[in-house]
Amino acid sequence: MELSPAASRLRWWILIVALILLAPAVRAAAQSGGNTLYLPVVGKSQVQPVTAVLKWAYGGCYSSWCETGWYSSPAVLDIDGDGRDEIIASAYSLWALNGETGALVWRSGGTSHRTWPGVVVADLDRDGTSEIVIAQSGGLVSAYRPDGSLKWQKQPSGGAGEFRGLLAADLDGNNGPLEVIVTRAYGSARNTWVLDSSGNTRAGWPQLPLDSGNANGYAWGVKDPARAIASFEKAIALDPGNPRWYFELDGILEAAGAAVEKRLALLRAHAETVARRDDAMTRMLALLIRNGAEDEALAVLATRRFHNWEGSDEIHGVYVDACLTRGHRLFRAKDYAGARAAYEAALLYPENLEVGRPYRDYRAGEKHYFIGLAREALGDGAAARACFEKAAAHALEGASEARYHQACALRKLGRDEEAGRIFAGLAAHGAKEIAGAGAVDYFAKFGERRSERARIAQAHYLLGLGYRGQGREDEAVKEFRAALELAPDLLGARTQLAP
Ligand SMILES: [Ca+2]
Ligand SMILES: [Ca+2]
Ligand SMILES: [Ca+2]
Repeated sequence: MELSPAASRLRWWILIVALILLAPAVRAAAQSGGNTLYLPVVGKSQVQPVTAVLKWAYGGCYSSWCETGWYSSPAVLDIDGDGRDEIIASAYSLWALNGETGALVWRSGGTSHRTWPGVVVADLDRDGTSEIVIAQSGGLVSAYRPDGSLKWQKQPSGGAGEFRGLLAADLDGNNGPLEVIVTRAYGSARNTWVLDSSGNTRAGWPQLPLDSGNANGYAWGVKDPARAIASFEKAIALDPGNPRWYFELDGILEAAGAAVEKRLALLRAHAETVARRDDAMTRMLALLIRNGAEDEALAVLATRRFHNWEGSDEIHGVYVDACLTRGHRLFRAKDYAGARAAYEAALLYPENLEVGRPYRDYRAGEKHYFIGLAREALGDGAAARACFEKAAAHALEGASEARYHQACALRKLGRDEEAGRIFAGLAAHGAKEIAGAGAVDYFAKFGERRSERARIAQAHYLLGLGYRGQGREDEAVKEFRAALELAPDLLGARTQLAP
């Protein structure tokens, strides 16, 4: 709100008078403790404003770049005993800076592990000299001396996960050496360690073993589906008209690998309530598609307005799944014109879904490949070829379902060698993940890490796609079945196994 100049002046004078009246009391209170109390006064015109002045910046940067900083706060320590504090900071490497100029005093450690928790300065072993402690990704905990040399470095978690919490304290209250507590971001109840002042993991830690069935506690990414399902079933019994319960419960049933028939039956039994929430309805549509009722899903998708508050494209993904699934069914029934129409509908962005056409559609290749198949079956070879060209042209990397369809399109174009390389890559990637050799990037999907079950299911699916591309049919079918054992709602695997 803008105050008129008169009102603004009046407000200012009230403040001045209040300060004059309060000043003796404040001074008396401050002086009684033997200290002088200074009150900062910030004003618009009468008093010079207190302004932060930048002294230096980019400390610890290289000549042409800086390490990316995360959440780690710096610390101060007089590393050389000259009475002036240095700044100790870490992004990936650890550095000490001259507090006056920002000039680099020393740099230690490498640039492969990022530092999330703040730098801790404490005299861990109580020998009169402070240690500098940092905790990082790669499960690293390191203690440095004030001169930047490494005192010890440990991986209490065996290197898995990223440490995001760090504290030094006399945890056992023995008035002796300090203990170091680290916590990691990882989908496991095993996430807290206590180290002694030399970095050795203290006996009795971590206190929540992975195989305890979470009986001892909970942690980020750790769920106890049986208990959660029981709680939601109770909530539904008490308050069956709340659509939220169905949305939440279905998410837990999905994580628990429940059968899609059972999940759909629950939502169908409360369809009117489910229809009151877009997110619950979205789950029901996904289940309809997986239960052979994609036409029913498409009927809802054609008429219902989805309010996309969060800007998510999830509902459009469900729409594409429904279109493609209908196309596949019609194609199998040799209704190629119907299949083509269904596949082409997948290219649309219906207005009632409130999802805008993205700059880049990652599933466009898949859609064009299927349109090409339908047009080929309809006898229009040239048009089919144009579709396969489009499907093959997408720049894709890594192992994914989209990559498989790209390879299928390449093969249609006679580019067998390129296709073969992709199929082999998919198989190799899937096999490696299944063998547990694949490094999991827990941070790329921060906050939404998929369960281990879903991850392995995806690996079996990709291995199956690789085999199918290579014409190894029996092995492919075996992998798709293995994928569905783990994740019964994995649509791609269901599609691949459709008769
Ligand atoms: Ca100093
Ligand atoms: Ca020390
Ligand atoms: Ca202690």
